[in-house]
Amino acid sequence: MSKYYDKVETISREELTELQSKRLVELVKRVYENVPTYRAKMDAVHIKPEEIRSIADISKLPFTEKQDLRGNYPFGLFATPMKDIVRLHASSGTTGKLTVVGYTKNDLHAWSKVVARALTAAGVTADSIVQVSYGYGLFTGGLGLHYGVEEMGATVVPTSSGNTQRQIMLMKDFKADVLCCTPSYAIYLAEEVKKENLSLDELNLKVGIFGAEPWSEEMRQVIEKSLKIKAFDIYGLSEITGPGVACECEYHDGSHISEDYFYPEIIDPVTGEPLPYGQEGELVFTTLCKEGLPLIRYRTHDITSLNIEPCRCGRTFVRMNRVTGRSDDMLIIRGVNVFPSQIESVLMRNCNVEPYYQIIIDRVNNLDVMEIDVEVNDSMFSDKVKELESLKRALESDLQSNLSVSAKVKLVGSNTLPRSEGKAKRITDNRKI
Ligand code: DLL
Repeated sequence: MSKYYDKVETISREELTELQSKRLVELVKRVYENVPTYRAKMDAVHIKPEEIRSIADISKLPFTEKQDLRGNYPFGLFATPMKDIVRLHASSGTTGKLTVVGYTKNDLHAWSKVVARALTAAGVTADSIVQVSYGYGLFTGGLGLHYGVEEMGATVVPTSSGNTQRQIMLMKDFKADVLCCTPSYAIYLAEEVKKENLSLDELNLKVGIFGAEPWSEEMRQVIEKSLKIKAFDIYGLSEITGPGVACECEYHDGSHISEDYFYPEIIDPVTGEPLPYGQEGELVFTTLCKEGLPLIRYRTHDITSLNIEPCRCGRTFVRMNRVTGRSDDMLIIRGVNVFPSQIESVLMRNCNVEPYYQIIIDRVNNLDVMEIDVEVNDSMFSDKVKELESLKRALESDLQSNLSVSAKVKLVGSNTLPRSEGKAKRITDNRKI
């Protein structure tokens, strides 16, 4: 069994640049001819398709924002007639309309291929039984993973999310060795397995493929230990295709981006200037092959950096480091930028803390106040008031030194905070700003 799904994953950087250049030139011509919004955007900056001759010219092109998709709701940015669109997905944001995405048959095939690459990189083989516990429906997680599993010839168990007891029963009876879901659902599943007094040896799980929300290295360790598996990060977003835009290999040192399909750039989120490899900024993608909804320089608002160093696995595709947060999810507390992932890292480093927390921000007398509710093991609550007090103080002091801003910690008993079956919601910002 090959450790790569596709030969292209190991081509030389020179060949890759040539392929990307050829695809970009065709893409720009196609969108200019078929998508009025892109024609208008390019005309506005006086760029003609003929001026884009190689991938090096990409920074001459204007960005695409989520607002462009919303403003053209539902199908205004599609570059093919509706008769060629065979599937629609949509993602809901916190505000406004849904973002709708459409796929041609070729788009779906390309998507299945990149997911098959991701699964292969995580060690999935044609003999694997893969339980897909991402939600099926308009969300791209369920169906995205589903067709990738079929593409590579493994067996898919399409449980979707929720109904946790039944998930666990099926996982045990069907002997699934691979689990795909959000990291927060993986934690919840592990907790339920424990509650049912099932031993992990009764399950056959070996690998988890987790994504759709930011998660920290510390959270990986918690999941690996509580489910006795190897956990892999998978990244993606509906606008670009869905899960599988990037995935980790066995070295767990960043996720390889399928660069033959999705051209990544890192930009300064404020000025929009491209940043060199290694520097942290906002991730931007150009879909080099998409037919239904091609996007040029789409601003993801995800904050990360790219690593061009050759990887020991032999893949030549650039690696993106973990997403540390979204530029629009960044909390500004008393003027200090705080990413929820930093808070998670601090909390998870403490072994008395359970992997459930909520961040609540208020404004009291014109001052931002951050409270972090975190679950601790019930045994801590028995008769150890002093220990509880010292844990609280330790967490507050760790948070202060890591975030440079103070937070009030409230320790709560187990099973008191909400559990998540999909993307976890951990922030309540009560400031009216
Ligand atoms: O979440 C696609 C997906 C499904 C990815 C299943 C992985 C697994 P959207 O609902 O459009 O698509 O949300 C995309 O989720 O811009 C990131 O902010 C976040 N995100 C996705 N994967 C990761 C990850 C799917 N591995 C948005 N780490 C993206 C951190 C992630 N954030």
